[in-house]
Amino acid sequence: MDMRFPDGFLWGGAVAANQCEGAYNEDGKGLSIQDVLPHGLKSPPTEGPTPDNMKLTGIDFYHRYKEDVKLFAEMGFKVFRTSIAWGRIFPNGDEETPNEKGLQFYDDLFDECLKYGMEPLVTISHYETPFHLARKYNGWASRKMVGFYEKYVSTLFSRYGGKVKYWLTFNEINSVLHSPFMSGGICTPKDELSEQELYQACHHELVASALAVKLAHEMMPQAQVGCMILSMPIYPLTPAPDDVIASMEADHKNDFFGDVHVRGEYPGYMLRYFREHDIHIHMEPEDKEILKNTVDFVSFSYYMSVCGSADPNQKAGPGNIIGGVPNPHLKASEWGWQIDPQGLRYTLNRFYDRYQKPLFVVENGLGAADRLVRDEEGSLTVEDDYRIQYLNDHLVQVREAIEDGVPVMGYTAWGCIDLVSASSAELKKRYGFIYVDRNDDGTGSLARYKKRSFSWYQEVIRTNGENLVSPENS
Ligand code: BGP
Repeated sequence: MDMRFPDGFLWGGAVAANQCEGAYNEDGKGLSIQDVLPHGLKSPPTEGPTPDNMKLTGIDFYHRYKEDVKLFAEMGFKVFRTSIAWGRIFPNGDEETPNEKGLQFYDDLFDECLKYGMEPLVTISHYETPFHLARKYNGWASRKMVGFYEKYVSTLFSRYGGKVKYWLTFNEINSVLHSPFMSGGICTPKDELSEQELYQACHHELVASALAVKLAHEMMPQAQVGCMILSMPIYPLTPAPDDVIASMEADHKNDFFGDVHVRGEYPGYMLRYFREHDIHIHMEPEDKEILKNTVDFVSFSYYMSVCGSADPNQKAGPGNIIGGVPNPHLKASEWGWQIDPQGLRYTLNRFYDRYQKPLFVVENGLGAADRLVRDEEGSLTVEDDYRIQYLNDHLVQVREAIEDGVPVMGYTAWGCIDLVSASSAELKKRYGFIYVDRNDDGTGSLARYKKRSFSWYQEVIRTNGENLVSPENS
């Protein structure tokens, strides 16, 4: 197979504001839920910011973004995915007027990207609900959030409409079912939340997302808006029909979100689930109409696949927020996430079969404990051949999916510069092409060093994929 990707393919990298910016209380920013989550999903939120929270200072992207964007440009990025910290724009989330200094920061950041011909791809809400909205309203459990979000997005669209063409409404929207606080700012502890409350919160987010699409289309006719799904294909652990059905039903819990975003209404399997579990979604009269504002493209994160089983004795292994039964055929990363490049081709085909919409791979990568060493010329670097291998193998599968006829808009490698992990809030779990000298004890100079994967990815972009090695040629 010719490895060249289609002309215009959007190569790039992705980050999220809360995992890299730092400057958690500068220029009027309000606290976000991340500022009280020093250990990610490993322990509950604290009362306020604590010094062991690496996200408070992150990798200081807030002050160093020019240097970092220049490095992205050197790799040849056509697109850079980042998120806007809601609390920089509306510090509490429910005030009347936005914070000008916060707005200015993103103006400057987007200008810097555009200077190099790099399209910003902006996640409107990436695990960063203003803390005040979480505490006062219980986050997305409250319908009030729809109005606050609507105001926030209309502020963004009127300010950045001329600069940003690609928008994503909620990062990994389906994760709210699994991590209600981090994903939805819902303070009620997960084991005390009923399914009724959880699915009602999902409804609020889905309505808010559709309103954002509506507003975007009205305010920025040239813009394209996507949903963003945490994708994790669920293979039946065995061919037993019970396992196949258990896997299908587990898939439905994720598919539900894409189905509403693309089809504009609740799917039948979900209505059945609600009926059978005594869940009654409260809808305002206008909601059904609002949901008909469907997305222009579907974006997703992909790190791993899992297995589904009807056997309750099968234990779930670690994974990206959602775990699942480990696959006996796959190896895992240092953090126990199983590596399955072909799952990416499978996912792309599955989404396209289901939606017939353009697809965007907006997160994929390998978290590893990199080691800084001196190369032959004496420069500090990381010899991350394992990352090159991972990314190569996944990109080959993207190319396979394109060959299958799937329209893929682009690919943004997750954590293109090292940043703080979402699930564990560690800096040790690194994804970048660029190493950042910062450690979990807060030490480090914050200096940036190019890893071996830096020049490799630069070459992938320069050759439009031609240097990728498919298994048949290796
Ligand atoms: C996704 C999130 C990201 C990101 C990534 C890697 O769930 O959208 O924010 O961090 O996973 O996960 P982690 O940081 O836990 O390794």
